Amino acid sequence: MRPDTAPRHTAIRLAEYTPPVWLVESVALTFALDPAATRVSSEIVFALNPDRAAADGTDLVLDGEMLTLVSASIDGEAVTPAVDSKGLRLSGETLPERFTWRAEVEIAPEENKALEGLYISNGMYCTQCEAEGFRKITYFPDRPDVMTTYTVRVEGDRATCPVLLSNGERGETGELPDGRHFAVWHDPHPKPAYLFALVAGDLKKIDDRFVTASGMDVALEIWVRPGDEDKCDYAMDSLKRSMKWDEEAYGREYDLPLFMVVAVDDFNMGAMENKGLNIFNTRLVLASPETATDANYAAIESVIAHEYFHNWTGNRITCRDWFQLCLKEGLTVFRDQQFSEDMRSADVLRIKEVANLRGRQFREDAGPLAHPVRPEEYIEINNFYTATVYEKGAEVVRMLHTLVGPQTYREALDLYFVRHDGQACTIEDFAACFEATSDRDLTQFRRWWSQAGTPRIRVRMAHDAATGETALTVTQKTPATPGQADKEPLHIPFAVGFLSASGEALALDGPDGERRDTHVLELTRPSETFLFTGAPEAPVPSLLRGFSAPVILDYPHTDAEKALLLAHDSDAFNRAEASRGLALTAAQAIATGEADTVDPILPDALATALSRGGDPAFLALLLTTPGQEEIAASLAAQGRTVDPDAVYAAKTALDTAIATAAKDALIAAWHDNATPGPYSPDAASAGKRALKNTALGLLVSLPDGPARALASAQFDEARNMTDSAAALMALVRLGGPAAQAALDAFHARWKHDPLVVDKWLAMQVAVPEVDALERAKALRARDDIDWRNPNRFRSLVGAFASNHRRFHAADGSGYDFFAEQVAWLDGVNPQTAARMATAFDTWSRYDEARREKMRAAMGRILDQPGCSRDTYEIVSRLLG
Ligand code: 0A1
Ligand code: ZN
Repeated sequence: MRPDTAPRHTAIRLAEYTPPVWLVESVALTFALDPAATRVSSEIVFALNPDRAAADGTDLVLDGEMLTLVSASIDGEAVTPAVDSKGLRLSGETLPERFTWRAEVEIAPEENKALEGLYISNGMYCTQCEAEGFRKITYFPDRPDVMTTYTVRVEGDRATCPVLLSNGERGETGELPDGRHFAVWHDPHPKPAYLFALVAGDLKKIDDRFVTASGMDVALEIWVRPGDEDKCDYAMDSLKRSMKWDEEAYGREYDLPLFMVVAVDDFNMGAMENKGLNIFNTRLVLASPETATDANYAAIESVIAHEYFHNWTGNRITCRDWFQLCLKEGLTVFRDQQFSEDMRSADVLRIKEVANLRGRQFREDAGPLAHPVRPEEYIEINNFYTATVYEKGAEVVRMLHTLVGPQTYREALDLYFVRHDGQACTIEDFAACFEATSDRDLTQFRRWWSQAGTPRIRVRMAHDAATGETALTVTQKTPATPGQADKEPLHIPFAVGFLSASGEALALDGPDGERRDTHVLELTRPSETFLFTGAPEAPVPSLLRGFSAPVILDYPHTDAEKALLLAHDSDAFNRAEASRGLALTAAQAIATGEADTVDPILPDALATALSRGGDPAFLALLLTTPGQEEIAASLAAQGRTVDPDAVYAAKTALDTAIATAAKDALIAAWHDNATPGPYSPDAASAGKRALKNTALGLLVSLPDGPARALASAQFDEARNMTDSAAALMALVRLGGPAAQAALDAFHARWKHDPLVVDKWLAMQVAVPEVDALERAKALRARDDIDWRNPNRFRSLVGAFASNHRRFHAADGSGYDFFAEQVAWLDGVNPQTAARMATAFDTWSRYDEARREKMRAAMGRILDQPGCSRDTYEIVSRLLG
């Protein structure tokens, strides 16, 4: 909080949770859809909660925002509640213990550009109720621990809304006067209001079916705008594989005769798990070889799975309150990661997951927005759909899996599903299932949910040649984070193995007396020593195998040891880790001026790895050098002030050195990994394209190298978007008239496909070689693009902010443009604006002049009239 700013919004605290006073037995809703004046009638049966807190009284307090109350009654008697901008209140004095509330409200979906509640996207009505959007639809106890069954009647214009959808099962349909019609839906599964959904519009469907293990025939429907029907095959295939996988891996079957997915253009997030009616951002459903990249296909597979898996972890068992968000999200991310690891290469997936975790979650932990996986307070819950809650939350579940083993993990989850089906739960409930099945005391482990920050694990090795004993001394320390000065030691699964000096795997006898390739040590104390026997000579330790815990490791491997691990470690994760370690050391040396040239050890090791061959997807990852943001973060972690120009120079030097050393092997990789014939999104084909395009990307850094010719040929001949976009990106980086001609040709071909336009926007502003600010401004001035659409805005303004060199231009011009755009968006869509503003979270890494410019830019966002609660919370936390 800035000293001159009194808190403008109040915080909600976990410690202040009390149970709902009124429970809901059933809800019936009728929507008379109209863009400017939709009428919502509700009939809600309330019953006094026997478990309410006495101090809370018995007043009926309902959430409601942006609603016009037309009428209200209790058991047929008209009432006049006290209404304010947050909701309404009726005195409990005259209320019976059970009653029927009826109300009619009016809302204006066409004016709703915040995309919460009921809104219109491209002519289609749709809803987004998580976390607190239902209160913008009608008055209701809008909290996840109030679960009930819903019957919904949707009335709309038959011409503009031939399709009327809601949760659950189809009921009666029929005609109404004035060209209108209706459809009734009933969802028999009690659910919290945040899982309510309604969709209406001119939609086309793709049908399929799935028969569950118990023999229930489930109709599968994907609903899209006319013209997009041919882009749904991969989403449908992913859905069927997800359903099967959840039966096999978790024993979870689907529980309704219908499962629907709808794709909408305007959506703040990726997708939403509404019961039986998942709503997706189009970018996570629609794919064709010509328009979607391999990365898009992989994301569709993973998010389709994620939302489907929520049916059990989130919907049937939901969260007691929003502080427990990680209960559904951490667990469901872990489940979707397991699924993708099973569908593709587990090693490759793990390396990517960790890169994502470090790039987003470690960054969060290292800055002013750090918070525990289960936060203890918030102003706006939408600001806590974070990498910490999701990705670190998933790491916590993964650690439990590692600690108790796969079999006990499954028993714990089975118990969780039996014990808590139909309930709104807490992290304590979840942990208790692991305690019951594993006989472990998880008191210390539970700190992972409550303590913020990334632990530092310092390891030192001592070897005694006389006894053959190898001792690892391990110290753990978590740095202070905002509001949490003192940290306790955590319970950390720490997987280690050893290699001989010549690179053979060594199975040593561990502290438990067992001989293994990999030992999972359990760290619990600030410092402890683990003994291994059986190595006559000092071994090379391979630490934190598979990234067994979300920590930062400090071990003084020499460059030669890293090269040995890169070449020989049986743990694929640590082979990639060794490559990353060498790359960061080299980049840091250049960025700090300690070296003028890149040590050849990494370029040579990569050239060798490439010529030896192996899984192309894995080789592509080995060759993917750290980005500028990662180099900057590594310098900041050493306490150095980050100079963005020096970081750019280091990145360029690193890539140039690798491309020089491995030039022939890279050119060969480009030729050898072509994927002729019809496009297939499978992992093996995608891996080849990844290697081919990573090779091309490295070759771009060779002055007068072959990249221009290769990229031009690839751009002209590409028959899939992966190759086309990679070639165009290479051309843009190389610059000149050919680049502009290619960009123009690409736009001319794809200007009617908004998801491809997004790629075109992003690649022009995200590469350091171009004058990205000038381009961003010119693009932003175009009026053929709707900048209120979150995908469009993110593809331009978000991509610009990810351009480390240009965003951090010394004159502050990048900050000014960005802040101006975020402030503009805040007036339209606070949720997405607040999320974008987090790009400033690294401000304290830079020199005083840049800091001052960033602080001033943030101050302007905060001080603009009407700054939203969402953005206020983020920016005031950023400023500290
Ligand atoms: N529960 C969804 C993510 C989501 C969260 C909030 C939203 O609007 C504020 C929308 C979607 C998931 O985990 O996929
Ligand atoms: Zn989720």
